[in-house]
Amino acid sequence: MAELEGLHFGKSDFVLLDEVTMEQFLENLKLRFEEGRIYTFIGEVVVSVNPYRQMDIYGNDVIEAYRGRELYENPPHLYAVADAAYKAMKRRAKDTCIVISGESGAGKTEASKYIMQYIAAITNPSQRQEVESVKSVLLKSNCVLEAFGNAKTNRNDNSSRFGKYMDINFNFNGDPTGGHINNYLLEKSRVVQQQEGERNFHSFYQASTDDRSHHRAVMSALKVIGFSQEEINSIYKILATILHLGNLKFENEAENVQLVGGDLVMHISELTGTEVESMRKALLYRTVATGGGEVIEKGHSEQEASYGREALAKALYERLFGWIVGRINSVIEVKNYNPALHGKNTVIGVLDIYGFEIFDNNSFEQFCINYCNEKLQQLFIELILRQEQDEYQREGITWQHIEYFNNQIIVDLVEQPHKGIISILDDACLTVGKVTDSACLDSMNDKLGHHPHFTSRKLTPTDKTMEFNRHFRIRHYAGDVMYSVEGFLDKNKDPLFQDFKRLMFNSSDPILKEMWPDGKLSITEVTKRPLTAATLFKNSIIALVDKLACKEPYYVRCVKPNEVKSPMLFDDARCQHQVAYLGLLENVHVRRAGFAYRQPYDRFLQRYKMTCEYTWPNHLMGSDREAVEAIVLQHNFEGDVAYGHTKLFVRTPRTLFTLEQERTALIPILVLFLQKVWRGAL
Ligand code: AOV
Ligand code: MG
Repeated sequence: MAELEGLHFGKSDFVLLDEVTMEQFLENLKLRFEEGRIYTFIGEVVVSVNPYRQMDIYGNDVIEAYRGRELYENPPHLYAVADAAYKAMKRRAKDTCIVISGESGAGKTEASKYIMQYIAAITNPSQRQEVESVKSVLLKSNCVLEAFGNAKTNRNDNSSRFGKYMDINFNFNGDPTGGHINNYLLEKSRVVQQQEGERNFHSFYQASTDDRSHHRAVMSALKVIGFSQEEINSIYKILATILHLGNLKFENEAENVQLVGGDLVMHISELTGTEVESMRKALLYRTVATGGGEVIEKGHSEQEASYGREALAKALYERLFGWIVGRINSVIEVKNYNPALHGKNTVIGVLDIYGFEIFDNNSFEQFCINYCNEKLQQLFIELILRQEQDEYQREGITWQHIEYFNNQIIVDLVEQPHKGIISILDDACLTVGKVTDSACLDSMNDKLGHHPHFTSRKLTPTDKTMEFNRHFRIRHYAGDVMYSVEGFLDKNKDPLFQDFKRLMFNSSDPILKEMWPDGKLSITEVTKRPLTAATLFKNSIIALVDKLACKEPYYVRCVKPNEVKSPMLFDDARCQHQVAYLGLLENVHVRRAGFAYRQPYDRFLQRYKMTCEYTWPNHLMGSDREAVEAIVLQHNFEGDVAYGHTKLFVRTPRTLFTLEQERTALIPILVLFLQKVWRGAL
């Protein structure tokens, strides 16, 4: 059981700091980290520092202590936020979401798992079988998705290489009835290439002895979710295919490229349920339609052949991953839900996405990941910093404006139509003929040279850190990242020879075939140019942000204490950097100057009028606002509130809590009273 917070554990809410300065903030964060207090509030936001050791704070006793309690009744914890999101959803029938952010290795994925465990533990007290099975699939899906979507990187041994947003649906009892997972851009290039010291996705190793226990866990999870033995076999056949493709070698013979050794192709065609000859042909030739409508076969160069093979391996994995997510969704999707019968179906969304990352070599994938983090930071600013301040102004509450860095300028740099980096990349990809990565960089230099968050070597020739003409640098909200432009165009265009698609569509393995519906088209039918990878990603992230913005948000802000995965080390400079860019100080300022709750006068009055003799059962004052003033005065809360044009603002949650308690205590008395009235006894 978590101990009660003592003074020597520092302040449990940064709002209580004597002075809101970086020094005091860090001192408090460090003190608490060293005392094993890894969570601290900023109002309803939880700041979490990765402990890099197993903590005894997630057991059932702790879950029980947080269940149904108010946020400030217990020490800060992920469970407190999870419970707040759950309560809001259940009491007020609100859709809520929990957004977990922080850089790579800061503890987002672990946090998301504890949150899901908490929600699973506190729901379905009557242990109904169908709800229990939904919960176990939701929990087991983590294990499968991590096996196929996570990998060891130089920042995190279990780094998420895809973004994940999971909606959990609840019925009117507050029990989970199903869910839906959205996955975002899997880093598929990892299948064919990893940076030094990194690994391929975990799934590729779980056939070897090292990872045997993991393998067993994944198998059992797949079975619990409901994957059939055939489906599991197909999954492992696809993994084996990808491994074999990696070993294929080509050599130039006379004019044409040839395969070295025939056995591998035989294995590959067996595993994929395709004919050896068709497989061989697809690896060495491509079919093209000429202008006159004629269809011809064109032999690959050695480079084209190995390029095609890599594109196939990446596509096989990406489609496999997408298929697994879809298969899980088909199991957990809410079935037979009738709102008329079952009441409103509400949702809690949990977002766990790849964190901001800087590697020695940053490519297209880092560009997308970091853009996504810019968008989430923008959402945080929008919801926590901007809207809050706008509302005080609108309501005429005296307010000292708090300055913060608005990263919209960087979001625009990346996504603005016609001008942004993605648009410039797309233009280059659409250009007929060969456009090179460096020509595309030139075009970025021309169009973005003046931008305060964009630099390239060409523009700053004296900058020794930038190599040749192959890099550009973005000044992100979380730090400067230098991107190597090499491969950007290819990864954005993401082409795959149609011959492979057709081959896979014609596989005798029905599961593999299902993953390649676009292979149905013949060469002459393929005309439409597909959207580029960056544009697809941009669209999906914009849709994600829209989805989050219409829910009541709860935030977990994760901080990585050091670069060496040590449970002992609190690296002041690294932590200071994160506290700064996450906007945590500004968050405290806004929160401290602000009000925890607000309610329109009429709603406040309706709810609490029974607690005041002047307002029950009806008030005789001129306006609702005056009636609310009477309630506030009778309870001596005047120091804790402010009166806006249309709403009452309440500074501390305790005030509302006291009113709630009083109301709850009064209800039985009122019911008795009303019963007597009805019976004519009064
Ligand atoms: P991330 O999700 O934020 O990074 P993880 O949640 O995978 O980071 O955390 C990285 C590692 O830190 C985990 O594998 C654990 O070893 C350790 N860790 C994190 N949180 C805890 C905790 N509460 N208790 C114990 N150990 C923890 V990334 O996915 O790379 O952006 O893309
Ligand atoms: Mg993660």
